[in-house]
Amino acid sequence: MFRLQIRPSSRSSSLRFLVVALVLLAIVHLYLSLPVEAKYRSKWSWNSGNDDDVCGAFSGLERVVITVKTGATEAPEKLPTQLRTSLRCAPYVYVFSDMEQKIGETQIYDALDTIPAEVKDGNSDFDIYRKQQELQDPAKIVSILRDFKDPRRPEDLAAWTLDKYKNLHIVEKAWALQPDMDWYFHIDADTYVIWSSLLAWIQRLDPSKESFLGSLSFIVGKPFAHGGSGMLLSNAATRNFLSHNGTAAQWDSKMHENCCGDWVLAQVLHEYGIEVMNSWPTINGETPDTIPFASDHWCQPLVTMHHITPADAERLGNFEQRRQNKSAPVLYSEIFKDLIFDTIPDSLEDWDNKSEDEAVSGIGSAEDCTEACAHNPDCFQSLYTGDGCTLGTKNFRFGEKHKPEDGKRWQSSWNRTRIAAWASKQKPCAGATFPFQD
Ligand SMILES: *[C@@H]1O[C@H](CO)[C@@H](O)[C@H](O)[C@H]1NC(C)=O
Ligand SMILES: *[C@@H]1O[C@H](CO)[C@@H](O)[C@H](O)[C@H]1NC(C)=O
Ligand SMILES: *[C@@H]1O[C@H](CO)[C@@H](O)[C@H](O)[C@H]1NC(C)=O
Ligand SMILES: CC(=O)N[C@H]1CO[C@H](CO)[C@@H](O)[C@@H]1O
Repeated sequence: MFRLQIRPSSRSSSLRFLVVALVLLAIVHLYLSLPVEAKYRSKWSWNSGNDDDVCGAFSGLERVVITVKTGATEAPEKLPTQLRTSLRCAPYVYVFSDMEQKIGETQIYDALDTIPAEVKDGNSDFDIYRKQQELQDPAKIVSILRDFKDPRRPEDLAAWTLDKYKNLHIVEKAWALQPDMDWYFHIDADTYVIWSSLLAWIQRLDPSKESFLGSLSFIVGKPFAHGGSGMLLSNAATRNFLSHNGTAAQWDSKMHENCCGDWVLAQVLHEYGIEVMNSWPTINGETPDTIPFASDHWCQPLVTMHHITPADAERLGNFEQRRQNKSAPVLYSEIFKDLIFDTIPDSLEDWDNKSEDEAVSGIGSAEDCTEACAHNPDCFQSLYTGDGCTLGTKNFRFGEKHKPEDGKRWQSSWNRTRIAAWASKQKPCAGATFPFQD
């Protein structure tokens, strides 16, 4: 411990102190008034201090733009943690929402600001948009509109229905804000990107090829890349999209009858000659707790996770910070060994462990279900739902909370010994192989 001491007897030294303090103040003021990108840029080049060491381990950061798609009813809760954890080393992050606002130092753009009145007026999809503009106050918007339902489909949140109008505009706006970058990675506010993995991947991809990488899904038989898992568009693919003038504007009036923004983006890219390149499981829609671990993905690199709560993001941020080699890509096996295994207990009440491989008949209690698992040498875990017993024999995972239903409680159990034995029997992974790498 040391203390700053100013001797009152010496006037000249306190004057000198004042001058030094003023100069420091001016420097801090200058720094705070710099644009965000400039701060980050200087941060890597200083490459000192604790936080900077994490980001200093990475190279290639300057090649990728991240867009985060969010809404005013969720942004204040999710965004600050995402920026502080997953995206802490990302120099170019642009957040697009359904209302312009500032959260902390971060400027949030309204992705819908160019949609013409003809599309918005009399369109119930925009009821929540109008209410947000009336309320203005971010805290009130969250508390009043968080559970606001789509007037046409009461089972859906209004914020979710409005969300589909953003995707195409985000592609155009991101380019306008930060043109001609190598990669544009479009994610949601509950997506977690593992930086080391993303950077290792893009170093093995060619941005001058028209690439659209994501997790393949289908709606009405047509392929698309699932938005929440993350959609990676190359420079060339984005350039192609932009070369068709005003794509987003053309689609504004057609969005009402379409289900989803990520699906429409894929249809547009298909029309422009670009198909989804399925990059699952590296681009992944599960949380760390719901990932099924098995030999098929054990050595695969992992770039994204989805449905990440702020608590999950903190946990993943700490995991990344603890890693010995912070620039190495993260493999599924590392997530299991260093993040998940220690959190798995022997058994847990009101829990769905997603055991679903084998149903065992004639079981009347959770204890008997656990016993059935013990007798099956392939069984990693079991689930008793009050109605029946199922075993997990093909993979293992932690799962998620499950409230009692009709007085029935879900009870999960795991055989940690077997899981650990299985994990230690796997051959060590020999480096990461990424989807479509050159
Ligand atoms: C797009 O706009 C630019 C500039 O206004 C024009 O030169 C170009 O021909 C347009 N392209 C298409 C496909 O309409
Ligand atoms: C860390 O990982 C990177 C990327 O896989 C590798 O090139 C480097 O050699 C590793 N460093 C150490 C100290 O193991
Ligand atoms: C777990 O598996 C081991 C090895 O097959 C077995 O000996 C043990 O009884 C099992 N434990 C439980 C709690 O089922
Ligand atoms: C999500 C999931 O796969 N849950 C499964 C857990 O196990 C019960 C047991 O019967 C299945 O019904 C669920 O589908």
